[in-house]
Amino acid sequence: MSLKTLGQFIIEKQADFPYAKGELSRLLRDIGIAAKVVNRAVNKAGLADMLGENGSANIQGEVQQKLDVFADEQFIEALSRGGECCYIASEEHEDGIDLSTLVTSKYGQYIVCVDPLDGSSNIDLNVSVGTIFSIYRRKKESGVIESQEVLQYGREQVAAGYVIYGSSTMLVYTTGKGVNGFTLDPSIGEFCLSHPDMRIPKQGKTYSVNEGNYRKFPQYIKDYIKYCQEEDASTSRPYTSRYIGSMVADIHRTLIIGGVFLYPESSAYPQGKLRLLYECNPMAFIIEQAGGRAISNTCRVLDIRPTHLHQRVPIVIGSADMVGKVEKYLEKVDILTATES
Ligand code: AHM
Ligand code: MG
Repeated sequence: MSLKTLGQFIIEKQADFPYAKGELSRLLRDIGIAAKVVNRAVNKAGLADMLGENGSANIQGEVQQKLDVFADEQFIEALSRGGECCYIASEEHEDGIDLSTLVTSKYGQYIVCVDPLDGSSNIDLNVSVGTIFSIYRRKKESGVIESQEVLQYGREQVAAGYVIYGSSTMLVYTTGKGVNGFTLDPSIGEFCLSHPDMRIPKQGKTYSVNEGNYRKFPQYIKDYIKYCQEEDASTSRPYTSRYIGSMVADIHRTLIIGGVFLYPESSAYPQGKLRLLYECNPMAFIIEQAGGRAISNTCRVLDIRPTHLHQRVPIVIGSADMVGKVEKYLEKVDILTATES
């Protein structure tokens, strides 16, 4: 069987990019290289003193794992060396990293938002974790990076993707022309095209939410969960519940077999838990490109105006019809509130 590597695929598709000078291709290639280094560390973590906490916390007050820190270093190093990226927003850093002062990155045209290792709580348990990335083109040609260049709408992303370090390692990405998935072939050390033109089914049979938070959810989410659990053969209910607690793994499953993933607002997380810039926006771009939907209350995720780097938003994402159903439950709340006031 003839293999097509990620590098070959990117070159083949370069003409599709709006600014086809090869920078975005090189940026994606650099991300692929960092992902391979992280993959190596994730695979042998138990043997290389790479498990456990790092003894530090990130800006959100979350305990950093050793692999969180390692992955962050790898992506920053790869993006700094490549010269195409002028600014990095990472989950692990309070402020963005301005590379435009480096001689090599002075003319870099791209801003990258990254969650270097998502699902950290699963690292020590040998459960899938991932990397999520989002790429924007900067608005000015050079000079100091301004906040409106970093805080662009999700709909302005030029590329987004994730890497899942699972039973096999995959890189899935979009540049706005569909979604393609590549599996790492460890024997040749290359990501090879395995899932061309990925499409999410319009309707699935799985709902994915941390039900331990049930009592803290708003009523419309509780109602939707009850709907998922009701018996109704004509709509294949009850649906199956699947929740890994690693967004990348939960979204990857949702993309492949369909379903809906919810991380809603709750009394514990009034704004939701997941971060707009490096978790929700890239996943929303990928899922929409595959034919699905992603909303945050009544707003399309990609239309949310970002206000700060680590902004959290509620999210409902997945098969178009299932997201539409959650929306119907939300509309009922809106109607009730309108008639009550
Ligand atoms: P992290 O970026 O600190 O790893 O947190 C994000 C993760 C997501 O991968 C996952 O969907 C979510 O947190 C799980 O949260 P919870 O344990 O509250 O269900
Ligand atoms: Mg994360």
